[in-house]
Amino acid sequence: MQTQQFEEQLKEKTEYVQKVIHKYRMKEESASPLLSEAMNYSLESPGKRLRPIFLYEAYRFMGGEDLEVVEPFMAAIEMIHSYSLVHDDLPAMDNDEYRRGRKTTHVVYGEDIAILAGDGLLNYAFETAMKAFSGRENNAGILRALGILVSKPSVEGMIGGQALDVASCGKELSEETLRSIYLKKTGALLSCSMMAGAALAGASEEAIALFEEVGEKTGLAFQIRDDILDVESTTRELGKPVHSDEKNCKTTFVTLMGLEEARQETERYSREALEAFEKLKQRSDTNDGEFFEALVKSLVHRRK
Ligand code: GRG
Repeated sequence: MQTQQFEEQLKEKTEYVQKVIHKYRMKEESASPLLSEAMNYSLESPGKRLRPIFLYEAYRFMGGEDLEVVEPFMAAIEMIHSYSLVHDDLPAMDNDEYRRGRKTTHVVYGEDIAILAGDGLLNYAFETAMKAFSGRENNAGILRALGILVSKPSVEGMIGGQALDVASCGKELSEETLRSIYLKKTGALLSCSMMAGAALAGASEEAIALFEEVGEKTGLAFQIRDDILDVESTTRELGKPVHSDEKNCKTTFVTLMGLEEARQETERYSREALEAFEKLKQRSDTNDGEFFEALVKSLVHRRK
């Protein structure tokens, strides 16, 4: 796919996701308007929306067509991602003041409300995903996708990865240990997006497992690129503080092997993600997956 065509499609899809998120955001006339406002502040701040886009693309790739089924899940995955960022930025974790070019939620609303906003987003994500059922209560695909949405961000996945990451602070880690932390901390939610999209479309367990592999490899490439950007980028470009890994005494792929080898690792995992996707392409006759592939490739050189 040509770069210009990819960029136009990415812009369109990102705008579509913003609309979906806006449609499903918290109603501010809730029991606590301040809490709802804090939840929406983080949910609607300008992120890349990669996880909902991957969820939507996997759904379409596997032949899904019902927007009323996929959209609640697109909003839900971004709510889970947003909660993880709100908590990750807290003083007890990375203690960051900027995210997506804006003040972090705890800086604007206070630490107490930020903790509750994160909790609220996680719970509201499941309430939102449940909206996919309306009138389709026996839908096996929706049930399977809900199971994925519950389990991948859990203690065995994203939260567990974050706990290992926090506990590793100041320690020298081996490449193998670091890879296993990245697979959980970052890979689990990317896999979750793709697997849930595929499950919603009624994909087989084999196809869902292949999407898990695509997501894990994409997650490794994505997180190693994050390590590189933390060293090479600027706060203005990234919208969040740079040199945060050094501040938090973290072992990263850059500290382990240097910038050049870390770049090669990013490329290697991206290539492996595309190889796993190729196996899915051989089974599918509904969609060519060209945009999906271009999106995975673009993450190797992303600037933010
Ligand atoms: C449960 C107390 C508690 C905390 C949970 C699970 C967790 C905290 C944090 C998740 C770990 C985490 C933040 C991993 C980093 C993944 C990553 C590089 C996120 C940034 O994703 P982008 O670049 O962000 O897609 P945008 O802003 O574009 O959406």
